[in-house]
Amino acid sequence: MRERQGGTRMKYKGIIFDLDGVICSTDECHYQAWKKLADEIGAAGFNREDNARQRGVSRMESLEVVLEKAPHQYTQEEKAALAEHKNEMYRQLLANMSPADLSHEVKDTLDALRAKGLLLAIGSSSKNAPFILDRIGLGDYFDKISDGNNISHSKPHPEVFLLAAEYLGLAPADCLVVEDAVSGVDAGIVGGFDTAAIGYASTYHKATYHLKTFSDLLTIVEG
Ligand code: B16
Ligand code: MG
Repeated sequence: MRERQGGTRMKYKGIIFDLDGVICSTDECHYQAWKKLADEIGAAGFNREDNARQRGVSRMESLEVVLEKAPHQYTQEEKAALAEHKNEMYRQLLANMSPADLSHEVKDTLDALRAKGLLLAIGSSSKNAPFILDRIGLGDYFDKISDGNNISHSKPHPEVFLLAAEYLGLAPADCLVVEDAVSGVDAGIVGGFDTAAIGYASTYHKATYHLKTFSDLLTIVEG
């Protein structure tokens, strides 16, 4: 614990936020783009349950989830082309996003956490993270960004969070990871972080905290 502004004791020194499904609802855009690809290639059974397994994992691993239901086998080159095609459809959806897609609750909570003296980072598996942050008006907001562009292993490997903590100059034990994916909560645990689960993962029993709403973080961080 450390003393912070106004004498309030803070449980953490930094918070590492997942992006898709935590800061904004791009998880739904992922689903829509994968669903379109699935329909195009005849993977008709692809559904939201399958999509849940795509949360937090890399684009190529996500593609494999769709291909489980595809009637054909694909070569590595064809898989790369399918992933690229999905990404183009996904980015078309992202291009329609604006700062209006950042909720007041999320923005006000981030501002309040920062005002408490906490360092704020992104820990996302997405290679589109910088583009998304720009679209929603948070391009320069976070102290550090660790994303799909600087990692070799996606969640549940802890690399993305360990790098985020390192970039912040903090130990994992001093950071809280906020996640909407089971794979992300598992990554946080393996990395030695406390975890706050929200949205899809909010009932996942392994998480340290279960958020009903994003602003619950304000009470969690106070010791
Ligand atoms: P991209 P997060 C993850 O983002 C998504 O949850 C996951 O569904 C996606 O496959 C992954 O990013 C890669 O995304 O295709 O944009 O590089 O939840 O870790 O912020
Ligand atoms: Mg997520």
